[in-house]
Amino acid sequence: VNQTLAPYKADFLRASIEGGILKFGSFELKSKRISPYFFNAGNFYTGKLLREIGVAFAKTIIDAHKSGVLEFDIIFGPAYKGIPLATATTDKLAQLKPETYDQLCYSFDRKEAKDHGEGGNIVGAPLKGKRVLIVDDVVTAGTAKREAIDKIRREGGIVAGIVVALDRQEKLPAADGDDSKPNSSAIGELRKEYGIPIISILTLDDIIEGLKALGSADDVKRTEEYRAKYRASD
Ligand code: OMP
Repeated sequence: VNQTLAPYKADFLRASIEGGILKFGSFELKSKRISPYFFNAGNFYTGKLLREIGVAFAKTIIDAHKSGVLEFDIIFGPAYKGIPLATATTDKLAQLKPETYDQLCYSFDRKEAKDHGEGGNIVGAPLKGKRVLIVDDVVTAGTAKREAIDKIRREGGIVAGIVVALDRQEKLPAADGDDSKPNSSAIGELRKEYGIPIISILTLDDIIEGLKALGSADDVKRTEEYRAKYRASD
């Protein structure tokens, strides 16, 4: 936990706080847990913020590619919040590494199938037979990512991995409701279940580390308490 953040991670954390994407307070999650922090990727809506999130995703992917864990043909952004993330990431990858990514494609799904015109469920590059990298906002319990994986497979795509802006590193809710026991994380389960790499720009550990320099002592304390209660064992 106690290592300094890579510069692009620290830049991304600062941009997220300044842009009002990462907020501190009291928030109810999809899982019903009450969290002292919330990351809303829907708020990356200025040109500057879109550029910053595109750069952070692109650098995270380039790093993972260097260490040999990621090979892909298409960046896929699940509707709706994943859509601008996928286009910004594809654009930045092609700009930062044109020799590798000039021909990289992107696509996204429709929430409702279109039955006229060109029809179909996918906008952008067809997925059939292609290695598809999912780009999305946040993983807590992993439900949203399972839906995206299933959708890509139904279209004949091969899921190559998942990159998210934030891994909250939370343990899955216990079957008996007792969250005081250790449990594995959603990302850990997804990795085991699908055998794919799953990486993030930031983790909860990164946020706490960076917050010590950027945030209030009170926010650090409440976020550390939340981590002590809900952080997964893996
Ligand atoms: P899971 O499907 O449980 O992994 O939750 C991920 C989703 O929760 C995201 O796609 C968001 O809709 C939402 N979410 C956030 O956007 N930011 C957070 O900090 C926390 C959540 C959440 O509700 O857990």
